[in-house]
Amino acid sequence: MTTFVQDAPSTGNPYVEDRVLRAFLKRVLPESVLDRIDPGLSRFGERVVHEVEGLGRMAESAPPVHVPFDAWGNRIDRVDVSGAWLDLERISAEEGLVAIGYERSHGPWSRIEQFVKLYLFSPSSAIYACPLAMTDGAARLIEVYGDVWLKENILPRFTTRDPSRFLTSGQWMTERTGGSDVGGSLTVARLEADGYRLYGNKWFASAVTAPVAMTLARTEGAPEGSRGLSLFFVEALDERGKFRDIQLIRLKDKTGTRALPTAELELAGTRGRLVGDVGHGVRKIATLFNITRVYNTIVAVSFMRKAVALAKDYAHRRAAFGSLLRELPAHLETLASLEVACRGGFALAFRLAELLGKEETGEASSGEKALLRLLTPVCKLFTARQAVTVVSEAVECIGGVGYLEESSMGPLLRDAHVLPIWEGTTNILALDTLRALRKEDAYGPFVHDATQRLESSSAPQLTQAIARVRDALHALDTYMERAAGEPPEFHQAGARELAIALAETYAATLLIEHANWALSCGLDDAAVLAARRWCSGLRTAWTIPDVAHRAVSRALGLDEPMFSSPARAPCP
Ligand code: MFK
Repeated sequence: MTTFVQDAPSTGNPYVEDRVLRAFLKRVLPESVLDRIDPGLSRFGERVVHEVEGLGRMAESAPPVHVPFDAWGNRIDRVDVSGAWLDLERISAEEGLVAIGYERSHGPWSRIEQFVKLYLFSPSSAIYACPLAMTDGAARLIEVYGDVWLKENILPRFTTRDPSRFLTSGQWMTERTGGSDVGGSLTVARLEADGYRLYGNKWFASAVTAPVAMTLARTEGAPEGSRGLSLFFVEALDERGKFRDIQLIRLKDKTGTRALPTAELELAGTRGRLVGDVGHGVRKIATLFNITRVYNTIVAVSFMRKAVALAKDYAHRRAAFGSLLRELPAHLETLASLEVACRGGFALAFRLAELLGKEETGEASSGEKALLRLLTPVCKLFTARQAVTVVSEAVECIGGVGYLEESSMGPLLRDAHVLPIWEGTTNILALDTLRALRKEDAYGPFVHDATQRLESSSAPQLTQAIARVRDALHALDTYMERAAGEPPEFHQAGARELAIALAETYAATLLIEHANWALSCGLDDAAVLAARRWCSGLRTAWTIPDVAHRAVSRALGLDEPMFSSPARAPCP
């Protein structure tokens, strides 16, 4: 019988061990803010290891159950979630995972403290980040559009640290007509004697045990499309936790996010409180989904960091071919590329957090506001795709055991796949990038911000990398000039590559800025190496989606004929 047993990979306090995170905080935060938050983050890192990690595993292994009827045949539609899921809610409140962003004790830096905590929490929390994202988005909606009642009675409960008062919110946006084309929503809002009542079907309602939700419905007689939709606040559950005029059709059997109850709901005269005026529901709810898209970005980079930390640790333990994995050149190349990817994604995610904090506290310039609007879809789409690739590669680094449910990699791999779908797919966000460029004129602020970062970085070790980024910026300029006279099909076909190029180029400028700082204070050598490697891989030219290119895509994508014979002749 073999006696060989391999050590399992493990990680310690995710705050203490994350050099990239700590260096970033040291560079960006005023010293007084860092001094105030550092002990709390170290403590929370311990709590993640010793408490959250175990609860996350328990919640994963005890998914929610829908109990449609009681023993006597009464429709009850109860959703039973695990005790671990409820504990994750309690911890979220105690730790202020939503509250910190609204207490604003550190002004614009509060969003950074909050998102660092989310980053530490989310990869171990069975995606409890999802209800937090929607609650945060709903809180911001109330700040921007809510009436006095919502501001006095609901907002304080979204943003409390008292678990007994903490309220989470759902966001019911997706209908059978589509998660992307929200303007086609069919739910109707009828003005009855006691106010608006909603009738319709919500096809993907996540965190369905949240007592309240934000949703869209069309008032009677309102025009078609997104402008005819209105935004409503719904008190979905009564004091006993029972649905009010809502039938739960079924819980979704999802590939991942297993602990999170996502349901199909039938709204059968559900009371809705109008948020803001009638109409323009999509424009309003964009305030919410721009917040959840920032969450998605932070969650993506947190998944990457955890998966890569485990893969790196394993390389020190696992022996094969007579040496540890860390000595194998091919494996080392993989680990290095994963590290570079993590650093690029991290830089984007926390720049977004920084901009959001500034905007919400009135400290953002008009250029920074436009940049935030542009970077929100860009960072979400880029990091979500990165997370799928990086987590998958990290699982491969661990091998067969990484593919087992028992290893913590399984849930990460499954959950990573929701990131490019939830809150807007990659293509929808690429189109939103075009919307931001068009409506906010955001390209000028983007170039200005990127160029400033390069100009403030003068370390000779970065000269070549900086030259490469300048080439990438030049290529972007060339594309934008060419695109200016082209029809919508050109813009749409090129949107995804454009958004990715914006993300890669902007991340390069952030990595260079960070590396320049690291050199100046003798910290984190890897910052310089990562910046150089990221920049060496930057694309400085890409596909031009002109008529010929689109014709080929049509032939390939739809199996349509393109050439006349003989190319079309059947194979002999
Ligand atoms: C983690 C657990 C997950 C569990 C499983 C979940 C599985 C997945 C379930 C899902 O279905 S997730 C899908 C969630 N859905 C979304 O995130 C929406 C995706 N679709 C979009 O974002 C579309 O781009 C959009 C609905 C906005 C398109 O709507 P329209 O009406 O065709 O676009 P239009 O007319 O350009 O925009 C309407 C208004 O909104 C405009 O303002 P005005 O009325 O002032 O002109 C836009 O400027 C504004 N707007 C749109 N996007 C915006 C925005 N404003 C600010 N920021 C944005 N991002």
